[in-house]
Amino acid sequence: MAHQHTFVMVKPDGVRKGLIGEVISRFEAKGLTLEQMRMLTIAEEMANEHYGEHAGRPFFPSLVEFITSGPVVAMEWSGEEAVSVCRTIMGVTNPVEAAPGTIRGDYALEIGENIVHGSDSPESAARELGIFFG
Ligand code: DAT
Ligand code: MG
Repeated sequence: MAHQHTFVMVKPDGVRKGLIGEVISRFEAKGLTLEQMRMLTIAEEMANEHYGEHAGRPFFPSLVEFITSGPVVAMEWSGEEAVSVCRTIMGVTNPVEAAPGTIRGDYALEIGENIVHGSDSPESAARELGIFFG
């Protein structure tokens, strides 16, 4: 067990659906600590860097188009095992499979528009926090 920091983002669909407060409430209720937060519209260059691991995948162009399509809310959260705890609260990538009670399970139906992003490892968290808050 380790105290960790992780990067979480309300994606443009989450902002459009009015879910910023709902997303924040779930992480706060769990006992995680909000360390930093900023609202911004991601430029294409930043999107390419953030999602660099997916470059070349068939869905990459639509992923970049989507994540740059409107404002997002970028956040740093901390707490015990924060990386995996945040991923559990979010639910699995495909909302069709995400369990009820998770953010993606409760508020999304399409894999391309799944409300939130969360870092998948402490290394990804450090990289992504550097992109958005460095
Ligand atoms: P996660 O966001 O759960 O970490 P990921 O890193 O594998 O998932 O993918 C990043 C985002 O890309 C994901 O939130 C939604 C989109 N995506 C992933 N796989 C996809 C697919 N097969 N078709 C369309 N979009 C996809
Ligand atoms: Mg990912």
